[in-house]
Amino acid sequence: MKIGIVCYPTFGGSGIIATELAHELAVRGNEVHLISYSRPVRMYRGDGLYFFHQIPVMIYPLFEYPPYESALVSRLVEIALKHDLDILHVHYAVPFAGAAYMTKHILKQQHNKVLPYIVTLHGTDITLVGKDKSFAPVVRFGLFNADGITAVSRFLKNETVENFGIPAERIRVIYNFINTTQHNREYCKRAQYLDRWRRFIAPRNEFIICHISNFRPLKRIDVLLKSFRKVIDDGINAKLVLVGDGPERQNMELLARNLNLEDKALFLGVQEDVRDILCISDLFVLTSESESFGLVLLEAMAMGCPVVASETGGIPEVVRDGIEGLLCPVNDVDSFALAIKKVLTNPELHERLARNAVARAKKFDASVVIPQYEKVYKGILKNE
Ligand code: GMT
Repeated sequence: MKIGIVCYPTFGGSGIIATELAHELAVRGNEVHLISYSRPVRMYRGDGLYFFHQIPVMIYPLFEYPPYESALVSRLVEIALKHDLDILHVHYAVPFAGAAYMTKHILKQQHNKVLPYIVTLHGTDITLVGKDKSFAPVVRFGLFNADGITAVSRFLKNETVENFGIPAERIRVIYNFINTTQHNREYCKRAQYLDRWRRFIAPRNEFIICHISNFRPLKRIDVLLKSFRKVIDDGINAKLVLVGDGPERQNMELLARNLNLEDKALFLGVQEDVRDILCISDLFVLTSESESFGLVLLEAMAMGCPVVASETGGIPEVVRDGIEGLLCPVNDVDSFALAIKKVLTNPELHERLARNAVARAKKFDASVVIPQYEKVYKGILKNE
């Protein structure tokens, strides 16, 4: 199949999943065209297996807001014709669902070319941004007319039915995935420099607690920092490493200082490959108040890192409370502090959660999930 995949290039799960999907589909022999306004962050592998196309947007003094969607659609039409694409798969509904609809109809009307499109819903494209009235009518229209819709969790499917009135039977849940042949404990054993890295972060043999996110307000890093303060006050010898960057970074660095945590909470900034930090971490914590899936939890679990996370959205579909991690009520500082302490101070629990986490991640392995996408593509192409 010749597949066009459209995504955001920035740090965020939808771009990561789209890029990994491009790689996995290409490995399986499909011709894949990844399309984004700049190079997606997970293309760090220097992948030579698929095409990458950028979307140039013309700047003109009249435009206060450059008409990005027109540029995107024009580029999609060009790529679809030049490479004779069979199917278009867009990741994140805003603005891609509407853009895909327009692309499809330009191709049909002006070039007599058929190009069905699939929209994969990732999270805030439904729960926050997409349902805002400045986008909702276009998102709804783009979804109603899509040839296929997938959602990354049952939670997100239900939200889409509720918020947009899309019939449930039209949305297929395909969970996010991870390639466990690349994300595993064996990687940690091979990387010999990790001992030095660990000593550098935790010279007094502190436990290492890790958080990775795009530092958006909904990640509630303030809850994480306050919980960590309690953990330290209870005498636990620990360091917190925060990986990533985003709108809340400065506020959170300030909060860490105000909580007298500047020596204990380390802000590492963006790391392209998170495996190294996960290898040396004893626990991963995600305090989001909303999360449709929480791809980073899967990344942590695959590396054998137990997790403590909010019981919200699609997270319980990924992490089962007491089995591969502990789940806490949203924004409940005391409960997070207690859960963190429990895992760190109970070696048997820690070992069991870590073992189960690795096994759980394998259920979401690329080899299990990619065929589900291929099946959706084939089903749609058969009906064209
Ligand atoms: O919605 C966002 O904030 C960003 C979005 C993205 O583009 O990465 O994240 C969503 O998609 C991820 C990949 O499917 C999920 O793992 C995240 O849980 C989801 N974020 C939210 O629902 C907040």
